[in-house]
Amino acid sequence: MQIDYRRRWAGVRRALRDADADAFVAVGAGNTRWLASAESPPGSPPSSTLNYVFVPQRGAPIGITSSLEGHRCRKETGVRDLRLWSGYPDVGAEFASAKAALKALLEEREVGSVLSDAALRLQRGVAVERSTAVRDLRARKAPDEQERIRVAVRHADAGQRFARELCEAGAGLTEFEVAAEIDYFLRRRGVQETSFTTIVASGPNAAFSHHSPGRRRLRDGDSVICDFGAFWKGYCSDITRTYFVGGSPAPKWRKRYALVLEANERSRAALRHGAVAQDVDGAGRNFLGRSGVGNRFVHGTGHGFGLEVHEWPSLTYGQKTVLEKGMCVTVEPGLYFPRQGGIRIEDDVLVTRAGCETLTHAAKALY
Ligand SMILES: [Mn+2]
Repeated sequence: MQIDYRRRWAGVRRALRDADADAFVAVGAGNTRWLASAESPPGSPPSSTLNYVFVPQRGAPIGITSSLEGHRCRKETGVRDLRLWSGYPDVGAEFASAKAALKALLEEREVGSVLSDAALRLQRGVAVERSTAVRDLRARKAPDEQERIRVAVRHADAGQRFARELCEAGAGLTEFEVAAEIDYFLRRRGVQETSFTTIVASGPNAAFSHHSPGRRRLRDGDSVICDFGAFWKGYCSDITRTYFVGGSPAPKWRKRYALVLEANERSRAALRHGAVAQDVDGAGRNFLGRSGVGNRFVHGTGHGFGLEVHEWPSLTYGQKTVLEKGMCVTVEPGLYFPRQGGIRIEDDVLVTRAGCETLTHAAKALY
């Protein structure tokens, strides 16, 4: 399925009409990609090939990028009109900076008011209002996006099956080695890149939710948190599983694992169109609280994902956002025990009218 940019631009124009503004100027990398270059690999350099995407009330959107990126942009963007700039006079670009190109464009189009996702300072006579319109539009994934997310999830699922075998039989391997094997496995399947630096946290290191893999060697009985994802045609996945070296955890770890799994299930059961984010968080959190381990669940339940690994909305304590069908979010409760280890079980989920569809299929049943 082709990316339907026209549908996206139409959404932005509705927001412009509602606010009675002349144009939207997108600056954030996820937003410029959503408007113009969704399938570009998101990695560096730079995180977006476009400095600005200008969407006028009437007429076609325009992209502004460095002359270095012109080639990539022509190949990868859904925007026809590109304005190039270069800081090197000898290159002979029309503009000396991205900002200069933007200001010239606003003048050319006689723009008096813009909505933007950033605190832009523009020339006199151009009013700028901050807007979350693109962020909000991005949160609900259209079919062209869901299709790409499903493939990204499938790759990460396969990566988790691989990681499980590796960790269970992996006594003696370092976290670095496990992470490198996972990355290599994913890259060989043709994914553009991993969604973020792969997390492999073993033994006491698993007590920290975002440990960076190091030289520690896996030992029998360790819990090992493996948290990673894959980009596919611009869209990402984000999955966590927890394995036990040797494959048969001690009874206390089985018990803890069962609690996290149930918290995960309870939060997913609370997800549906119209649910409030804090209630989805609470469904798992309150269960862990009643089980006497609420103080070990030290982060939010989940977050949106799509073009970026962390997007709107967030499923955390006190968050009042109303969830809508089409949103893709993670559900990832965890328990962390200082000096001992930790457990996190993260699924990728699509919100539907009646409930939700769990996209991740990598095994997570009890040992
Ligand atoms: Mn996550």
